[in-house]
Amino acid sequence: MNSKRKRIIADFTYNPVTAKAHANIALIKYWGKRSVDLNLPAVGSISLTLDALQTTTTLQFDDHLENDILQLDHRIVAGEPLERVSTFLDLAAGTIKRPRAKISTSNNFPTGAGLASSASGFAALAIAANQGMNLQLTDKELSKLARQGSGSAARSIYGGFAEMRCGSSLNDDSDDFAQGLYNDSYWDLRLLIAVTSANKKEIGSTEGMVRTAKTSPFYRGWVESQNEDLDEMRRSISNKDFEKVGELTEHSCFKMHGLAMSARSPILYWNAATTKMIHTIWNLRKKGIAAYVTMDAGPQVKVLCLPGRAELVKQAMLSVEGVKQIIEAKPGPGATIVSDDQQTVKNN
Ligand code: 2P0
Repeated sequence: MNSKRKRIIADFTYNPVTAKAHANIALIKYWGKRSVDLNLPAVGSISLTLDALQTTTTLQFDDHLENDILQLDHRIVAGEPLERVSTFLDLAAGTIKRPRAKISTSNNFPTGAGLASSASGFAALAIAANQGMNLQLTDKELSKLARQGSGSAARSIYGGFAEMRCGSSLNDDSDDFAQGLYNDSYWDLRLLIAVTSANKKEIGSTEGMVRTAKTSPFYRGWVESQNEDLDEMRRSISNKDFEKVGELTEHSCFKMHGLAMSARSPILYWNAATTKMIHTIWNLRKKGIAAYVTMDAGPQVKVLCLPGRAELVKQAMLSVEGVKQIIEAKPGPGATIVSDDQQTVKNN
């Protein structure tokens, strides 16, 4: 793997190891890569981990298996998702040949529809691999490992507010890691998620980012203006300035989507309900209710508000045509192991 960490012991746990991680929502968005091969981001990002969107992953090494097996939301899947998971476990094992594995993972929310399932998925897998292979990684190293599965996954290692830092080298990831800013008890906020479609997105994030970087005339401006947004967001979170956090969250979101729309061919992740929801929230704001929208690589709309306004905002969101479900989230915890019976077998 690219990261400079050293493997300490080559012990594999043959008993199942289960990890949990929560998805996160980027308040300052990541979009674009300096290196696709190493999955190095072109910009830093700041996120909030969410309690309501959870992935549970069980990793079990088994020498009797012919191949790795991936079970996703109770169905065996092959092809690209399995390859991605197998490659990730190989990366985690480094130069050591690892046993084959069964990976069972389930989300309590729709997979691949812009609800950050790859973030919670690879964060959970990184934590499980760390335990299952006895890697003894620090949080920083875990975030680097998770990043190699999916850029946003680095942030889900942490609870509450996290920042993904962006290095400058094209072939080295020593400065590309996430760190926790404030834990999940720092600030009681609500993020209401309007699910407007449970379908898998048509343009994956990586494809969207690559196309945008290659073809948008605004890409340079996006990269160059990111540090200012990150600085302002860090300051606003530390001041608990909700209006400023909300305003910056919307700004980063629309800047990212405007950028993606300016790619050739254009990338538009929204549907009719997405735009209706944006106007509904902006109308609430005109009436003095502080609520702010953000969208990711999908048509779902996430609305940030204070706890005292959550019920009112939720009712307004439910009135939008095309909304299938509202998920109410609070700041959530970092990724953890939830079970492991500690029997390890020496790998020779
Ligand atoms: C983010 N997104 O900061 C941005 C905002 C979507 C929009 O990170 O290619 O699955 O695996 O590194 O992390 C979603 O993309 O991308 C994402 P890869 P990832 O949350």
